[in-house]
Amino acid sequence: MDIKTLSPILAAFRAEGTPVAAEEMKSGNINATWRVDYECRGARSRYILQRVNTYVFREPGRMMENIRAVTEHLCRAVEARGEDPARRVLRMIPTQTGEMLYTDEKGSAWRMYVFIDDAFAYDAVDAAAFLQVGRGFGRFQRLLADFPAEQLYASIPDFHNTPQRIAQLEAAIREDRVHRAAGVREEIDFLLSRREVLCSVTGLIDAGALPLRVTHNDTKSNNVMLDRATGEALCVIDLDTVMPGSVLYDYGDAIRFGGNTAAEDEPDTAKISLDMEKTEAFTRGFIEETNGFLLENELRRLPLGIQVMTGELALRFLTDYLNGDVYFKTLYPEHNLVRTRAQMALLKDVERRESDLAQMIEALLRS
Ligand code: GN1
Ligand code: MG
Repeated sequence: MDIKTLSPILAAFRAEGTPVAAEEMKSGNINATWRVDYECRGARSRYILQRVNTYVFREPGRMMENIRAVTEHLCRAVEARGEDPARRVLRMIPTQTGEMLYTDEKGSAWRMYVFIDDAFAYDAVDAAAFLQVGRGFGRFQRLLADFPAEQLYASIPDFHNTPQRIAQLEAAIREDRVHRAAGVREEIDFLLSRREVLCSVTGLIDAGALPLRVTHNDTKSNNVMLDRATGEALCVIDLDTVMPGSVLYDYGDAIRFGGNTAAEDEPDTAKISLDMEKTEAFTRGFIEETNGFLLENELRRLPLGIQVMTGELALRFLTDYLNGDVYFKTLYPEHNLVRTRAQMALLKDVERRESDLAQMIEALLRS
């Protein structure tokens, strides 16, 4: 969609000035996103416009309430530290009628954020930047440690409920809607053979051995904006899945994405492994920020989070492949299968690294 097609939607929001350019940003797998440039009294200002995927987020209004509550809390916490929240907390632009969402005549839900200037985010991250990303997500946890997690609405119920994700895969195999199951026996067998470990985090939560906190639940490195001038983490974005969860989810998902030597959908699995230098860097930053309040139980189990989040996403990609690619955006027919295989390759390497990861955590806790 170009600026002309978007203009009736843009007009629904209280951004000042005239929209002059729009560019689609293709990195997300769920929502559709544009960066929109406005001109106002000779100056340029930028915004993010998003069409929320309501197949994935069934009640976008309630999701936006979560985001409002969390960002208000973050603003207060940042101010209490004597810092300016302007570039450190995600900021929404309300609609002309003061709502957080605009629903167009087709029923699509739209929202607008302030674009953070002079900042950038990485898809592929080096160790130095990944340290900053670790600090960013660690700080996010810390600033929300006193937020009442039970007040949050589950924008995607059972999002990281891995036993349920396994059940969804099993249902997809049984239904075999697009006749793909016979071609992926090996992938199915591999993932189901990891059932026990993949269900261990929910088991520990149910047993009371891991607490529920406010977690981000989608901690890809490109969800932390870094300051272009200093390289430091400024702001955590994409708050759609902020929900109660375990810190193992946030840590594990971050390493799963940013600690991979290749892209999440790399077709050549020989290129995929866990980069220990990057993993150490992220972990150092994350622990620096969270060491004071995370429990021993959580800190020592962080590596388990990598296995569970990597395996869980493999389950989700494979399930979507079997269901005919209805959830994740795909760029080609086998995309979800390629993604599944890439996550499986990473999981195998994470398994091989188990004792190295445990030693790394011990060393960081002692330092
Ligand atoms: C989706 O669209 P994006 O990049 O924010 C997905 C995550 C996956 C990720 C894999 C709501 O996130 O859970 O880990 O793709 N988000 C949702 O790239 O399902
Ligand atoms: Mg996301």
